[in-house]
Amino acid sequence: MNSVSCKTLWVLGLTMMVAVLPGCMSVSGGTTTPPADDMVGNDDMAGNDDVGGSDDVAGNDDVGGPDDAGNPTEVERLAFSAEAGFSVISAFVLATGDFNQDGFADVVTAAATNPDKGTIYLLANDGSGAFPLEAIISGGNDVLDVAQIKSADLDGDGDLDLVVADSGDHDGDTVLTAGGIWVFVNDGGTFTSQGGLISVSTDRPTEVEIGDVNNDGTLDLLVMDSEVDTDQLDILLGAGGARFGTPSTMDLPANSSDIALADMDADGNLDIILSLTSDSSGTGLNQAAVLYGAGDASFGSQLTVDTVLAPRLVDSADINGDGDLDLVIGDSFGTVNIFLANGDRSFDTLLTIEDAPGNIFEIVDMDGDGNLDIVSKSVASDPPVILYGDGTGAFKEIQNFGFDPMGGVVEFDVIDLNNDGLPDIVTVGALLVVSGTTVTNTTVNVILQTATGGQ
Ligand SMILES: [Ca+2]
Ligand SMILES: [Ca+2]
Ligand SMILES: [Ca+2]
Ligand SMILES: [Ca+2]
Repeated sequence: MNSVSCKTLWVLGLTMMVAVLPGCMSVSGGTTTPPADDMVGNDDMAGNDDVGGSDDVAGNDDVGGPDDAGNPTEVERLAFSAEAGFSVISAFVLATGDFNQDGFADVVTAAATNPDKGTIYLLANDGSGAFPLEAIISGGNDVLDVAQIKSADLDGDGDLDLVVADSGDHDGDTVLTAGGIWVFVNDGGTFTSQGGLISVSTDRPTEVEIGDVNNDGTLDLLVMDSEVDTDQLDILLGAGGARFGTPSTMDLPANSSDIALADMDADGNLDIILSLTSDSSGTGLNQAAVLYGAGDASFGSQLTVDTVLAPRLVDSADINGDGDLDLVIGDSFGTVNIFLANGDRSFDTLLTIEDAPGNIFEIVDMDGDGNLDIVSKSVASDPPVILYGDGTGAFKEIQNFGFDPMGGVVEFDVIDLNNDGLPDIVTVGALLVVSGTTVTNTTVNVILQTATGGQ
């Protein structure tokens, strides 16, 4: 259900005593005569709007409130430091976590350009604002081109290990050296390759998801090439000790550009969430899909939902706090699509937030009010925004950063870096400087939240 059908249902509600429209504004009563506005507080439900309150469902927009289309009101709720850069390498990937177990969240990234392309670095956060750079895996020989880094405790010893998607070396479509997957085991801050390069069906893997898809208690890997739309992924079952079995290839229902793992139907089995970008004939699709896991690394039943525009990134979180994981899907054109789950493998409501750059996003409670918010950014030069959730599934307030701290950012994480309880932001690919065809000075940047939230 989109905002247009919400409005349609509201008009019906004027004469049909509709009490609550799922996902739309809750309404009550059955009057057919719109009341006059009171000029303060919330609007009436169908007349002319007042000034400054929340919008009604179907009348004219008020001033300063959310409009009828659901576009949120701009607020200035949180404050952030100017970004601080921490490296001289070009970096386009990151993973965050306390890799050296000193109590402060660190950053792992990799050099994207020569001479140290493929070198993986730990930026060891010391908690005082310094992130000294340490090469933990030297590149050039083994790891060729780091497309993604994920972390998890793969060998069960309590610290975070690394999984690296290495997209190899290509000259256009020509494969010079095939890529694959690397697993690096963390042993007290020393990272060691476990078994060398793991070949998968694509010679250019760019995305890894980590989860136990066969319920044997050992983490498994799902691998795909998300740079080109693909209709296949590889499943590598964990064999214990951070080792993995021979990849098995799984066909996807359509070409996809992103994958996420979550137990969407709460049956104890991880499910696959996919963005569906085109069918086998190349015709574009505006869809996302959930492939429900059977708990044995097979994914049988499939549910497809329609997005507003071509999806890009998919994720899940319980946006409205009812215990069911909801779908959050960003597209490349500035819309965040939210599908509220019913908890029975169905989604009855599509909420859309327009003008919210949805290329890349993180779902996190930024202001500490207990409601999940969305930090959203396009990979273009648009500034990032924070969409503040109200706990019902709606995002009626939006904050633009007062400056553009993330120009050119290709990936970011939200994590508390200085242990003050306020989520901070780590970005890679910022400070993009383009001179002619030369792109330089991309780096890792940290933006600290400096004002207390919790409103
Ligand atoms: Ca497993
Ligand atoms: Ca499931
Ligand atoms: Ca929910
Ligand atoms: Ca919040």
